[in-house]
Amino acid sequence: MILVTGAGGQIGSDLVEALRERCGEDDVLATDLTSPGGEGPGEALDVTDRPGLRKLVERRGVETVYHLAGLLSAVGEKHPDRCWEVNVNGLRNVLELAQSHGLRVFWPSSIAVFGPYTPRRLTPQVTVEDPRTMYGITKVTGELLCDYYARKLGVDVRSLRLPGIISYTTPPGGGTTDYAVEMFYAALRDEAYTCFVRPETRLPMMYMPDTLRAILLLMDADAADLHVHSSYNITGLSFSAEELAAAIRERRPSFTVRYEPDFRQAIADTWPTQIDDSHARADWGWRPAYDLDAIVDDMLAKLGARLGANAKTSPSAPKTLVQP
Ligand code: AKB
Repeated sequence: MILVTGAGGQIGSDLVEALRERCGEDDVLATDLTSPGGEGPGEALDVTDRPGLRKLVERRGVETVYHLAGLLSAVGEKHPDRCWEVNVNGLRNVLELAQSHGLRVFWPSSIAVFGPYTPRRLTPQVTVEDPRTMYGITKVTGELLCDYYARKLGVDVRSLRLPGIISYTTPPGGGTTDYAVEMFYAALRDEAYTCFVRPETRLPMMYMPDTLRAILLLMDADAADLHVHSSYNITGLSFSAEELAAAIRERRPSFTVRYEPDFRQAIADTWPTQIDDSHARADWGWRPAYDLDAIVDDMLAKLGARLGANAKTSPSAPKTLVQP
């Protein structure tokens, strides 16, 4: 049985579907603080409750955990205690069980491990990690835990430093990169968007299909090929807030954005603009497939269909899906 924690979240909801397509509906257990609805097995689970987690793992015969439960950067600044409790102690609980019960684990780290003294362009795999957010601190701590449990205790735990994720199934909740998703909702609802970072703010991003493919590629990789046990740098592409707005405006000409930076600007300013993911490419063959035009075309079509909006856009020609 595969256990997904945080299954109701942005990545969890899509990952559960992808795993069920691969392994069968009954073999993927979706959990969150309240049981995620929908098809397939689901249960309520609080990852900070170690005995509860152990009982569930034993009762369900769990072998692999995709541990996605966690608080994101902006909400973590508002609830630092909870952020530490869920992000660090929740992960430690999973790793302890992984050691005692021989589980395989995937856990997402983030570009938030980096900070103002990290090189911002082509950020290397091994570099300064000086986060200025509680979320970033929990991710650095989590990476150190993963490395320790892997090297010292032999746990098969694998991780990616994810950038901002763009997707249409479930919106992200409480991240600094959320504007990149919110813009699409506003454009499709014919609403003006107020963006909480400055137009020139450039951050690494990735489309959900690339994210799912990266997670599954990493989990499928031969352990002997993996040389990074903390967390792999990974990226799809980088663009500024205004470049995204312009790409949407090309297809939805009435779309307007006003820029009113708030506290999340200071967080974005400490993060890299572009990531060097050469270790992921060399070790397990990572290549992103989606560039900005491909993401915008697909998001407007798919999110438009979900929202029931008039998603008729004029896609830029030619379609620019980059081949992996
Ligand atoms: C956030 O903005 O908090 C996340 C992240 C980059 O980790 N999307």
